[in-house]
This record gives sequence, structure tokens and C-alpha cells, in this order.
Amino acid sequence: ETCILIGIPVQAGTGRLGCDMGPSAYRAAGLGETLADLGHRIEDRGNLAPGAHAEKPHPNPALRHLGEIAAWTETIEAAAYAAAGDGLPIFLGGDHSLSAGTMPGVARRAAKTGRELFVLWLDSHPDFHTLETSTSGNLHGVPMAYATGRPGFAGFLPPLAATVKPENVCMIGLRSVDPAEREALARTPITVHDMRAIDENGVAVLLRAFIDKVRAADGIIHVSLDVDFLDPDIAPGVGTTVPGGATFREAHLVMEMLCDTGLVRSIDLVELNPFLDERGRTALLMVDLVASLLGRRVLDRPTRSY
Ligand code: DIR
Ligand code: MN
Ligand code: MN
Ligand code: MN
Repeated sequence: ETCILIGIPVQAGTGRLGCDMGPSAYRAAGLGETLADLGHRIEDRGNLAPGAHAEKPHPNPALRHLGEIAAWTETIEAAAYAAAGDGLPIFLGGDHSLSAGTMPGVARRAAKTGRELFVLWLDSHPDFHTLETSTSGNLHGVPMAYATGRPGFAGFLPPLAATVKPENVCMIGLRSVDPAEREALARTPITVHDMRAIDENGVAVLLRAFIDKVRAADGIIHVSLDVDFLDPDIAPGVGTTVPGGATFREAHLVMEMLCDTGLVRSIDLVELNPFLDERGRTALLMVDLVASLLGRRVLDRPTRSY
């Protein structure tokens, strides 16, 4: 497998600075070397940068950096489309607004190759706001709404060449959902599993159902992993910690089950904020999770004190 690392140091989608250091932290934590040790070919394409942009006024005065995020989205979509044709891209964030580019880009590639694209969204948040409903104004709260084609983005974010089908999206780990997002999610076929669903069923049962659905459609999987999917006790390096997140074993089990499918074709690693991290422990945990996703077996995992 050729793993293509693409740094996306976007932080304009969040309320606090530091996510721009994410790609460096993943490289310093040994992501490339770790995957190479597992037998993968590594191609590091460096970091993306947004094109020139002007800020755009929008009727929602809370929105921040809409012009900048639009410029990032255009660059990211093109890079994602290209990389998905060459190997397995791993997008190193950067905040979650980058998924407004990666999901449409890999969706366009999937459409071209005739494969059905599914998205596994691992996050405490659904990021399902439209530009109208965002109250924080932080555009990391909108990528799923945009990529699934909810209205209101035309003229602000780039027109979509390909959308993600909402019935192909499965969210696991939710525990911070804004009222407007809850109402909108109830009106879509997106599969939504909150933390209670994990507690009651175990994450394996939920993920198995999703994997069965992907297999039945002969589909491929894009994984979007937000650091705040994880419990803040094990992953403090993120701007929006929410208590009660996935445990170390729940997260690794998800990755191990995904690995067994062989169907993951692209991965977002988002919201890592190295400025808030404790001596790189969150970056190292994220690297270990990707290693589990790409072939490291439980008995081979090095003992690490994070
Ligand atoms: C939050 C999203 N619902 C907002 N927060 C996120 O700002 O609209 N944090 N995505 O990671
Ligand atoms: Mn700006
Ligand atoms: Mn998110
Ligand atoms: Mn989140």
C-alpha cells in the first residue's frame, strides 16, 4: 500500500490557534516511519496552502474566515482527488474544516472509479451546521453539512463536483450536538451513534453493522477521525475536549476492525492541537491508532507510556 501523507495546516476553522502545528507533530511523532515499519510505501507530499482569497461577508455575522476556508477547500479537494487516485491519502490536520475538501475530493475519485463511497465519522460532534445555523461561527462545525449537499453553501464554498450520500455516513462517538444539528440530523438518513449507544451495545456491534452495509454495496471507506472522539484523559491535545469519550481500547478496536476489512481508502486526522498537548502524547496516540488501522496487530504493539 502507498500511504500518501498530506499536511493541511488549516486553523481558521477553529476558535483557537495551534492546529496549524498538527502536521509537524504527526511527522515528529513518527507517523511515516511507523507506517513504513508496517511494510507500507510512504510518500510525503508536504503541506498544502490556501490560494489567494478575500474575506466574504455573509448574512450570519458570526462566521469567521469564510473566504479563507473557501480557498482551503478548493485546494484540498483537488489534492484529495489526485492523491486518492495514487494511493491511500492520510490528511494531517489542521482543523475539521479540511474535511469540506477531503470528502468531496475522495467522493469525486470514487465516482470516477465506480465505487460507492462511505464515510465513518469518529467525532464528539456531527459538524452538521449550515452557514446559517452556526452560532460559534467556527467553520469546523460545517463540513458534513457541506459535503452531503445541504443547501446554503452556494456562492460561499466551492460548488461540489461530487457529494457524499447521507445514507452512506455513519457517525460514532457523538456527545456534543447543537440543537440545530440535532433537528437536521433527525431529517437525514445519516446513521448516528452517540456515546450512550457505545456504552449500551459496545462499539464493535455498531461498527459491524456499518461494515456489513459497506460490504453489501461493494463500497470503500473514508475515515474522518477527530481527536475529540477520544476521551480527554487520553487525548488532551485538542481545543474542544468533551468528557466521556472513546477509551483507548474502543478506539483501537475500531481501527483493528477497519483494518480487517481492507476497505479504508483515505483518512482524515483532524483537530490535533500540539500547543495543548502534553509532550506529544496525543500525537503519539493518533499515530498508534493509524498503525492499528493499517496493519499493526495487538500483540505487536510497542509498550508506550504516553
Ligand atoms: C461546534 C462544533 N458544534 C460548533 N465544534 C467542533 O462550533 O459549531 N468541535 N466541531 O470540534
Ligand atoms: Mn481569515
Ligand atoms: Mn469535528
Ligand atoms: Mn469534534
